[in-house]
Amino acid sequence: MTQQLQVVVGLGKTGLSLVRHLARQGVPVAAVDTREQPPELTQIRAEFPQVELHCGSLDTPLLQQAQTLYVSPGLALATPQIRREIERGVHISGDVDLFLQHARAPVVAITGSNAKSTVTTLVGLMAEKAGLTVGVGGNIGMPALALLERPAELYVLELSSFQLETISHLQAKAATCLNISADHLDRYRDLQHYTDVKLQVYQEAEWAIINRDDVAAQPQTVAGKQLGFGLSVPHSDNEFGLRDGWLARGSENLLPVAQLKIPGLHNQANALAALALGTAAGLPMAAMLDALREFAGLPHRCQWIADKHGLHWYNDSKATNIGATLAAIEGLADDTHKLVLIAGGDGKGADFTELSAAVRRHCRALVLLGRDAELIRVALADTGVPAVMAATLGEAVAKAAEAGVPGDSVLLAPACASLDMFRNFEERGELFVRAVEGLA
Ligand code: UMA
Ligand code: ADP
Repeated sequence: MTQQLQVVVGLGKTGLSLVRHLARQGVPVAAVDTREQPPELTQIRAEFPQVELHCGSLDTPLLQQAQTLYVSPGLALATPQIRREIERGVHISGDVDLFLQHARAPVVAITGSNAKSTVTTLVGLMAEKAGLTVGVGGNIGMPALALLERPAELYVLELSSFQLETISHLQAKAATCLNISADHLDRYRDLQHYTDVKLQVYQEAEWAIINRDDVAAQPQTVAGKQLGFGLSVPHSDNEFGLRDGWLARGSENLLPVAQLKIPGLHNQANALAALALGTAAGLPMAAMLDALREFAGLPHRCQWIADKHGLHWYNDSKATNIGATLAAIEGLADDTHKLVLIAGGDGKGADFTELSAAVRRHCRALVLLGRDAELIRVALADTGVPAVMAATLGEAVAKAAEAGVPGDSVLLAPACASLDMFRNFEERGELFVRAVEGLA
């Protein structure tokens, strides 16, 4: 039976969900991880003592015995031991691929460089408001296979590019690539390669939901039905957009943007994307609008924290790439008030001059911290916007309070990963909130 062995690669959240699913089906399963102590090792040992495990490297005969390798998203398919098996002809799959083989309800599939979690949560909330039993998961945190443990009438999946790489037949009811900006270039040859993988979300979709403001995020061809979203006036019933301060579909105004709790123009785009996805999934408009009125946003995404020192304070710690920071600056800025931007951290090799135009136009001052603070200062020196350095987030908050003029907003949107100074973006955001609360 060794040729029937299914091998799970990676013992994180995804690996655990895969072992559970396969072992419960009675399939012979083994699991491997490059790490000596992968996060779910103890759990898997306790639940499935019969499952053979190999940790510390991928150099194990188990790989050659595999009929299918189920590869976790954190591991690149280009990893030499996996590539070797691919060349040998082994079948490659992933958790979402397996989920799709068993899911008995329509799937809304959401990818993009930014806004995935926000839009995924919103569509899930819309479905709940419509009275549906909905499973929300994927890259947002709950592995797709875990959703099969409860009945569902609709699934809403956030998909990363890594997850898309191992999906063979997505066939979503409604699919979208929300936007494209550079990210994860350590895993892809270039931006085009990353984009091509993202656009696989549209494969065999019944409805393609297309961002008309972002050419890079648009598929070359669309076989199924389509709906568009964007910030311009919508010209047909197939388009969602903005008209005179309203979210609108075609000629019909749906909701004044003033009734949205989520701030910024980028969140208006997110609301429109969610409306288009929900419409394609058959959700009633009244329920979707209820959800939009209620949704206050996820923590650490352009989240309003307080008004202090005459300044409005926003936590956008999740802005870990330039695209997200640009959206936050452009989304929050208006022509009468300026922003003090707190940025910096691990820039992952990004080109910070891409922030220049937005910083020049909307920022009063920059407060920079973390490993790439100096890199950002140099990249943005031409803007003429003064930059001050801070050693800690507390110091950054104090310096931002000094730099701002009443009516301004202070925005933590680092354009960088947090790992040089913090455990994760959540910790960075929480410390920021505490420092703001601590201001006199
Ligand atoms: N790893 C090893 N050796 C291995 C396997 C993994 O070193 O043998 C490392 C990976 O390089 C990575 C880490 O372990 O740094 C986690 O990888 P994983 O595949 O085990 O991750 P999971 O715990 O299964 O979590 C994954 C997603 N993580 C990644 O894609 C890195 C989670 O998204 C997702 O919520 C979860 O599945 C459930 O679907 C997180 C994420 O950071 C939030 N995603 C990236 C992003 O949003 O930018 C793509
Ligand atoms: P993801 O799951 O794709 O990382 P999130 O909803 O968690 O998406 O948001 C990530 C970051 O992107 C946050 O900083 C958020 O403010 C920013 N963001 C939200 N909407 C958009 C958008 N439409 N375009 C660009 N950035 C956005």
